[in-house]
Amino acid sequence: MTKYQETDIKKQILEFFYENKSDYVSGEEISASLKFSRASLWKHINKLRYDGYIIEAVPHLGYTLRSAPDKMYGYEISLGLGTETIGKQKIWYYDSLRSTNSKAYELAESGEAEGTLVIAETQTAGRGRLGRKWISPEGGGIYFSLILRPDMESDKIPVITLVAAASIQKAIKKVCGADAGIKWPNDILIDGKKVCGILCEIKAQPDMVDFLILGAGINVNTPIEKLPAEATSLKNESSNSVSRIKLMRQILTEIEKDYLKLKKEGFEPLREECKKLSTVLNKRITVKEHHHVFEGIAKDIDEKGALIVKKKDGNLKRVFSGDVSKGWVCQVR
Ligand code: BT5
Repeated sequence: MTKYQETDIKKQILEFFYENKSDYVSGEEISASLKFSRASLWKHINKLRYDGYIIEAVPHLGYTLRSAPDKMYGYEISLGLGTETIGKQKIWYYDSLRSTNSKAYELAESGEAEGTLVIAETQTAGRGRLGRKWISPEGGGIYFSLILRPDMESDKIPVITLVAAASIQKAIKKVCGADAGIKWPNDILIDGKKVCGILCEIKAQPDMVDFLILGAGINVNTPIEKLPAEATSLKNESSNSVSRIKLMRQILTEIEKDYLKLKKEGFEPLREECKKLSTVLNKRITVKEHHHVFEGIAKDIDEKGALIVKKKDGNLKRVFSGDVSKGWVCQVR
């Protein structure tokens, strides 16, 4: 039996527990429905127990699920996930990886399909942009990378980061009620503190994209003492633990909706939303673009996703990539 057949069986067994209204599910019923022997069911129940599920067997009554572990198992995520493609291909789950983006890149090179998801409970070499580190403590964070194969010209790709930020912002709002904003181009902030960072990496020919890896790190229930000073977590902002599984499902749902819209209608219908969620528009900002630092007022996000900055001398400048910080004081990282 392959690993994927095995996880599919785990998913089907869990479905019985989650859909069942009474406390107990009869072993006979599950075995009959899934067409395997009682002995084989016992083996699979034990595999779920090994994954951390507390399942009790009571004579004459059947099995009862007492608790589920706080893990980002692919079969849990895909239960009840209503998307068509995103998260509906294989979900590669790891306790620990150097970087989910690196793993997803390897998988994409070996031909894995659009919508394939890589998740890790912790990363030992999580990456930000320009060689910076993404601190990825175990227990409470979400670290994921999604393989996309957009049939788009390379110059249209940068907007995907912005659109993904809007998708994740909406998922956060729906699942835990927090009002987050987007700091162009790839940060999600709550009250000025970073709760999520996005890293898109592509493999491209001069005018064609082979694939894109959309990676994001989200501080969900992560203890803030494990995070950099300028960071926060969703739990810290809302005083409640947030279900990482529910949030992940919502993120996949929002990404699929926005990604399909982007492919069908282009960036324009999503641009307004990105502008509305922006924390920098009409603010005084400092931009570090490669080795050049300048100040100005963020005026707009244009049709290519570039930030339009009115410089102190009155000239407008389009910024395609760079670091932006609020206020005149330069905070070069
Ligand atoms: C980012 O870069 O914000 C993109 C981060 C993407 C991380 C995900 S996790 C899954 C996938 N696999 C990877 O290897 N990466 C992606 P950037 O804009 O360069 O910001 C990096 C800066 O954010 C660091 O220099 C720190 O200042 C700050 N930082 C690091 N870890 C953080 C955290 N956990 N929470 C908030 N801020 C953090």
